[in-house]
Amino acid sequence: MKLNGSDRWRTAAAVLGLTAVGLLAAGCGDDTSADSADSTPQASESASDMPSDMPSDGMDGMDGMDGMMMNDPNATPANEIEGAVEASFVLLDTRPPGSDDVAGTAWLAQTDDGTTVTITMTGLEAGAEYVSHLHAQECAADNGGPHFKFDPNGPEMPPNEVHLGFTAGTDGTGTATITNEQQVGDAAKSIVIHPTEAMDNRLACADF
Ligand SMILES: [Cu+2]
Repeated sequence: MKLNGSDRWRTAAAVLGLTAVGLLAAGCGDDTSADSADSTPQASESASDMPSDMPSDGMDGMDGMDGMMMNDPNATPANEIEGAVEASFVLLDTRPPGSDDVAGTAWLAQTDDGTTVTITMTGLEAGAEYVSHLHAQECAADNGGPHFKFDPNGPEMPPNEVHLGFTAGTDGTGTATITNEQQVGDAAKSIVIHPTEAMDNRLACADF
């Protein structure tokens, strides 16, 4: 989705209304995740307050408001973009029980249009929701450390961070692609995947 300057800020303002996204992000690096599941109804109310002139281009194909900034099925996957960096997920010791078979690959591509990230995973819990973020440290350093942010003093949500989200299929696989109009450069060191219901249980990490 390409946006001009004013559209970009309208989109950012709308995202600020997505309470659930912020709470999910907050749960990533600390111990506040227990509240995230309770916020879904609030997110729906906030979404109804979105300005009517929100750009609809690129949003129609997405699966609901929760997925608006987390998965863009219309985007070209990063692995189809020349120069993409590929990274393999490794299991983290913070993973929840029963996830020893989780594996996957992430790709990060940067072009003049910004950044595209794609992940594809196997061995997940069928029907479970997952969220993934670019992180600021390598996997060996505190399991990826804090989220990568474009503006270190900005909000813990897209577009200031790069988040992906998806629901695993009945076969335990899942994939997601997201774009951001800014280039992350070399500041995003890794990508971490978490179960949405247990954000502190960092499942796996991949170093770019
Ligand atoms: Cu994360």
